[in-house]
Amino acid sequence: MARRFDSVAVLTGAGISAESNVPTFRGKDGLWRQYRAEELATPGAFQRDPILVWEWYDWRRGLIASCEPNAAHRTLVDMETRCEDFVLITQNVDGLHQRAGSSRIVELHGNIWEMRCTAENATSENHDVPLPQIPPMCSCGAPLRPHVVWFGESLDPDRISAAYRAVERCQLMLVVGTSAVVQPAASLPAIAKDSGAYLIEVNLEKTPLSPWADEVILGPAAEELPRLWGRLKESFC
Ligand code: BV8
Repeated sequence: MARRFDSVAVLTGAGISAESNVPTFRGKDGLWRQYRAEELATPGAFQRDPILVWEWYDWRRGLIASCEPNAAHRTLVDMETRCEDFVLITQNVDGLHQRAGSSRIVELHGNIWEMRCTAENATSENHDVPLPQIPPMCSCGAPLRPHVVWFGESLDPDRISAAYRAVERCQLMLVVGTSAVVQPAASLPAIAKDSGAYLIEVNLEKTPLSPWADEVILGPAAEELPRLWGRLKESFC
């Protein structure tokens, strides 16, 4: 492929963190106690049982705190340094892209290390593992919630429009480690494709996106992304 890529967009999902031992959502390890993520990551679940929802987040925060970014995360940092128009759009809330050194990131679904006051909406960063108090409380007396986007909640308009702008102008889009079922993130690759981008998917298995991809690379991201980068490097801006 002799194309040149001056503008690159990447969409990542839980699969890019799998080799860092962060559990994915829909894989075999997608369960916590007997609950699925879709049952807990909702405003209704938090309304009904804020302690249960916070116990789930406390467990995930504890897991993620002991995880390190892997070679796939680090490859995206290399790519970003080699291309001035590079946007990393992630559905992940684990913060591993930042820890790897990525900076041009759009966190579509928020970040597990950020909290928001349910009364004042003020956001804060908190890395306590484990949480000293569940639910954590704001100084105003109201409970804090994870500053993430739950199912049925709208995404931050600035973030989703930044993602749309990136995929509309990119010449290359990589989609790494996502089951491509959660909207509106799952529609981003189709927009890139419609705008003429070359679309490469990296996943352990095929997804609903695979038929639209110009290349489907089946294998673990921590192995396949560095290999892909070795092949793409000279085509980059
Ligand atoms: C919205 C943050 C407008 C929380 C997440 C009915 C009612 C209400 C809404 C809906 C509805 N029907 C549909 C919707 C829309 C809904 C949706 O898409 N539902 C799906 C389930 C059908 N979307 C929303 O609600 C969004 N908001 O639409 O607002 C609106 C408003 C009101 C009413 C209607 C619409 C908000 C979606 C955001 C939800 N929040 N996370 C938290 O994390 O705690 S989503 C959650 O799923 C994570 O962010 C995760 O990233 C994301 C997507 O999952 P994946 O990342 O793809 O992970 P998954 O486990 O699924 O797949 C892993 C993949 O990796 C697999 O393909 C696997 O093969 C691969 N893999 C594994 N290991 C490796 C690997 N690949 C490579 N290497 C490996 N080693």
